[in-house]
This record gives sequence, structure tokens and C-alpha cells, in this order.
Amino acid sequence: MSLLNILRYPDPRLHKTAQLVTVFDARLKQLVADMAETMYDAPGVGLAATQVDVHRQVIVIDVSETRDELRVFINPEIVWASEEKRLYDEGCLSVPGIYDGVERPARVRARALDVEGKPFEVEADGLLAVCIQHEMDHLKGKVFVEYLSPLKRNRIKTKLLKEERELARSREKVSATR
Ligand code: K2U
Ligand code: ZN
Repeated sequence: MSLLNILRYPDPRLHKTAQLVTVFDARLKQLVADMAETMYDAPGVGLAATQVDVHRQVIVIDVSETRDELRVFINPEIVWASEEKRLYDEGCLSVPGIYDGVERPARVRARALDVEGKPFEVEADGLLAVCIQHEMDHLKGKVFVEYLSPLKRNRIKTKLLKEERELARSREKVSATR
């Protein structure tokens, strides 16, 4: 298994639309295993393939306290969402250090395929419902900061680009001393 690089906002690749999975083979299983390892290492409770620059409809989620209940959603779709909304302070592994309120349906029913290609449905509320919707946004090329005001979004973009430049400079200094 291997740790994958997580794209950081505002990388344009985060806005690509993921394609349907049509082949359920060992390569797909390897991708899921690598995504799960990357998610647990981050640590996060979810990860979409888009975030690791793989543009296929694959999501891994584990919202369990014990961190040992991995859920894999392939070609997921939301087939029902409650009228009732819930505001949740979201974060994102692609937008490190930023948390802000996003309102979404409180409960959803999602239909997907498992890693063998077998269909299943799950009804979710709480953190699982938020995470499923957050990850499915990633597969559509949408990052949660797009729900925030343009002012907030631009401040976040400026902050993360500045951090990216400082990170690149410190890496140059390290390689120059070698
Ligand atoms: O997509 C991601 O970057 C993974 C998110 C999933 C998530 C976002 C918002 C709300 C719930 C889940 C990361 O797990 S963000 C880090 C985190 C960790 C624990 C609980 C909530 C968020
Ligand atoms: Zn995210």
C-alpha cells in the first residue's frame, strides 16, 4: 500500500469531474487501499479520488470512533435528501487549517457500488451524511469553500497560495544545503 499526494486548493485539478468506474479489478482494489491508507494517515474521515488526482468516482469514508469501519462508495448517487437542513463546521484535507459552516440536507439516502461492483444503499444522518455529500461534491469538482462568500474564498485562496510559496522556498533552501 502507499500514501498518495493530496491536492491542495486552489489546484485546478480539484475542479475536474470524475468519470464512472466500469472495471472492477485488482487496480481498483489497490486504489481503494491506497486511498484508505492516505485518509487514515491524514487523518480524515473521508477522501475522494479527485483529491489524489485520480478522476474516477471512488470515495472512502470512515466515521467510526474506532477507525476500523471503512466504507467504499463507487459511482455514488444521492437518491433522496431530507428537506430538513443542518449547518456543519466543515473542513477538508485539500484546504488544510480552514473550517467554516456549510448547510446541507440533514439526512440522505445514497446508492453506490462496492469494490466488487455490487450495488448497495445506505441511509445516513449526522457526520456520515455530511461526509457523503462533501465527498460527492469532490467527484463533481466542487470544494466546500465554494459554498462560502467570495470574500472568504479569496482570503482562503490567498492564504493557501502564500503557504505553498513558503513551503516551496523552504524546500529549495533544504536542497541547496545538501
Ligand atoms: O474530503 C475531505 O477532505 C475529507 C474531510 C471529510 C469531511 C469534511 C467535512 C465534514 C466531515 C468530513 C476530512 O475528513 S476533514 C477533517 C475532519 C476530520 C474529522 C471530522 C470532520 C472533519
Ligand atoms: Zn474535502
